[in-house]
Amino acid sequence: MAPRSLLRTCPLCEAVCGLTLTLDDTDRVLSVRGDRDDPFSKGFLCPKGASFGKLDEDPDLVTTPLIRDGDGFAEASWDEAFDLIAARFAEVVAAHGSGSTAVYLGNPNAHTVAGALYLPALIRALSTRHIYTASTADQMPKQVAAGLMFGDPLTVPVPDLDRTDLLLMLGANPLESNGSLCTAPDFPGRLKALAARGGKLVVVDPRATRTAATADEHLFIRPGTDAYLLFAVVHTLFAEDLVDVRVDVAGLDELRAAAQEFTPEAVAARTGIDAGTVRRLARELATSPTAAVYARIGTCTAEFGTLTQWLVDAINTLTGNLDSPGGAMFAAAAAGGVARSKPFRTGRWTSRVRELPEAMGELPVATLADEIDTPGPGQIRALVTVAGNPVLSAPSGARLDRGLAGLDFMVSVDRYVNETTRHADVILPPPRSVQSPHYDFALLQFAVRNYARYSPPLVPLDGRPSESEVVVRLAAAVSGQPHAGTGTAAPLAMFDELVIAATLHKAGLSDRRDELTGADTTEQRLDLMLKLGPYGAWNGGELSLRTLLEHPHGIDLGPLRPRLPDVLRTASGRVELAPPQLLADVARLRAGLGTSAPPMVLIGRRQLRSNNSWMHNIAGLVGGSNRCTLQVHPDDAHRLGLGEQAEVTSAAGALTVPVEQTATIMPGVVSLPHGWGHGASTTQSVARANAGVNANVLTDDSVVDAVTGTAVFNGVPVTVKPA
Ligand SMILES: Nc1nc2c(c(=O)[nH]1)N[C@H]1C(S)=C(S)[C@@H](COP(=O)(O)OP(=O)(O)OC[C@H]3O[C@@H](n4cnc5c(=O)[nH]c(N)nc54)[C@H](O)[C@@H]3O)O[C@H]1N2
Ligand SMILES: Nc1nc2c(c(=O)[nH]1)N[C@H]1C(S)=C(S)[C@@H](COP(=O)(O)OP(=O)(O)OC[C@H]3O[C@@H](n4cnc5c(=O)[nH]c(N)nc54)[C@H](O)[C@@H]3O)O[C@H]1N2
Ligand code: SF4
Ligand SMILES: [Mo]
Repeated sequence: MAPRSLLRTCPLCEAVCGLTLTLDDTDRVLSVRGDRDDPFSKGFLCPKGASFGKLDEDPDLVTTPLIRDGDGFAEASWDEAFDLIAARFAEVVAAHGSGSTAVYLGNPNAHTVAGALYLPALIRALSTRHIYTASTADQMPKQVAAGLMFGDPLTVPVPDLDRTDLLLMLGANPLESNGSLCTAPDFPGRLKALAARGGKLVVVDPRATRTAATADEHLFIRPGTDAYLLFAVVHTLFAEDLVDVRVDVAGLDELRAAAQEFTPEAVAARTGIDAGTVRRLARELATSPTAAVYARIGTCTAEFGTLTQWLVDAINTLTGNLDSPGGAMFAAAAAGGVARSKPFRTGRWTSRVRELPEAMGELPVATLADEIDTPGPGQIRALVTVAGNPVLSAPSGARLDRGLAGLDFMVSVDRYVNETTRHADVILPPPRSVQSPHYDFALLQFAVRNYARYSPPLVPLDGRPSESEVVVRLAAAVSGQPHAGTGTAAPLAMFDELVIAATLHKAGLSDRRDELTGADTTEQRLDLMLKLGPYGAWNGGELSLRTLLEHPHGIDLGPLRPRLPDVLRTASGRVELAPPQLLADVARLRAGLGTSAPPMVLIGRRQLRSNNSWMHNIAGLVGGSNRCTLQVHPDDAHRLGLGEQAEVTSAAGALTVPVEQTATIMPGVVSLPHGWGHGASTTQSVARANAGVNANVLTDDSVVDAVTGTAVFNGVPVTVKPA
């Protein structure tokens, strides 16, 4: 058989690029190209996407279940693995109750069908409040701010990138990250197009990033102070009578009052941005024909993360740009729709040890180590991780590393033995990506253009269970249900039938079960979601699974369209500009006005050829610029007498790390990428040879964003000295 060309969406970041793969007759990936016929990504490909094949054939991947055997692992059959899990979970639950079990769900779950459709089964089966995810080390502030302002935490506005005249970007570096909570393949090309049509890009970042280098204006900001800057913009909009609200809002007067003392002068010392610049920025945002404010990870994982995310959309609203072309708009995802009937709430329960608030049913990962380490009823004894590496990605990683070692039982679903899964008693591997279906249930809700694309599995499973089946069988095993089914997929189909029946019943369409098409029940669920979605065949449109299968390059569903008030789920039916829970946190911000900044703070950064903690095992990606170095301004390096290595100390820990002097970083700020620190125990040979250090040894799990408990990775006080 000659090499064959197959299409698939790249699962490696939020940009959802279309890939054209060439496979040989042994199903090996021979080449990867960008799919030029994908209407959204139009052939764009980054170095990570180009490594899709190398990742797929990495000899260090786990390919069969592993069971702990002394200090190492032994290969096991799927039945042996699930039998052991069932027996050990039963013991833990019998001794300590289901409240002693926990789950941690990592970032790649946002990119898998198993993550989107089957983790709810696992969460329900565990019957515990110990639900932790990477969201509280990431975007939870944005989701909670959106939940409180619009009534639903998935109703997150994105900048209308292709039509805006002015983009104010804070704490994001899409030239390296390719964008986040703003699904936009070829972000670099879209920014070039902005410049070409005469638009303006302003970047606010403590580093002169690659994105900043392409911008019309770059403002250095002291880490962790974006909320001050944005409040001063809000203040100016009111003070200069520039407010032009074009949607139905509540809380305008309360917002004005809250902004009262955050004058551009009052915040200048805190942010490092002078009052004149703030006023000019406010005027430009108000008078530009269209404008959008967009803020990402640098501003989310910070002390005032949720306040910052709120102020972003407050400004979008005050300048008349919310829900308006060229402003900040809401995508209409083909397989989505706001299901919620009641307004969003947070803090419905709190964590056991530190009483941190629940949000979206989960507790902050910053308190996972507390819940493992602190004895008493509800202490975590057994843990499931799926696609995560919290030892490298959660704050106080070294403490978590010790905690995991002391658990009674741990199961991980992961491709690798890494710094976290090395503690597992059982590791269950997902199949190859080419064996998995792909649909971006989550990311297309945040797309800058409405679009849908489905990739069916390209290669048969060969007796391996799909990741969806692994998750559903795991759910059955941890809850004492029959978990057998290798190859038969019985528990999976049963779960799907329940979901399908419930969804049809809710829609009053119970008699139409037979009309759902698809090779299996997973595809039938997708068919149902598409048919009921905003373009769906059962909703006045034409879309169904069949349409997507007929258009393997994807379907363009047009530019973003205004969606208010339909998508609002607030009690008032309006956009809430001053949610009480956020106003309450303003006191904390106000108190910070009078304090002076720590002399040296740590921030993070992303690298183009990295993917959080897990692509350091691909030889072509590591090395060169992709190294774990501490970026230090030359003035600081000189003042501190730094040589090749520095010792960095925080309240949480200390590290010795290679110094990289660069004038692209502000004086008083140092930057260390996360995801490095590959210990001797990982079986990833390339990663081990390029180990780096774990930045999260320095981040402090006791410091969080008050509203969501989200970890603070940016603005961590540190001392730096020669090592
Ligand atoms: N200091 C600092 N810390 C940070 C951040 C920061 O900026 N600074 N960023 C935070 C952010 S934004 C995030 S999202 C988190 C990420 O935190 P995590 O999600 O905990 O960590 P990842 O490194 O993404 O780990 C992903 C794991 O999933 C596995 N994996 C990959 N694909 C699959 C798959 O298809 N199925 C399964 N089952 N497993 C798979 C990989 O092998 C890897 O072990 O880190 C956070 N931590
Ligand atoms: N190549 C690559 N791409 C990725 C990832 C990866 O690891 N590598 N990770 C993926 C994930 S999980 C995510 S969440 C996204 C994140 O995507 P982005 O949000 O674009 O993430 P970063 O590239 O880390 O950019 C964050 C920027 O914030 C700046 N910053 C730090 N502190 C502050 C502050 O206090 N204020 C302001 N204004 N800026 C600050 C940093 O200097 C940095 O330039 O990227 C995704 N894409
Ligand atoms: S930008 Fe993201 S989605 Fe596109 S090829 Fe690179 S890793 Fe894949
Ligand atoms: Mo993330």
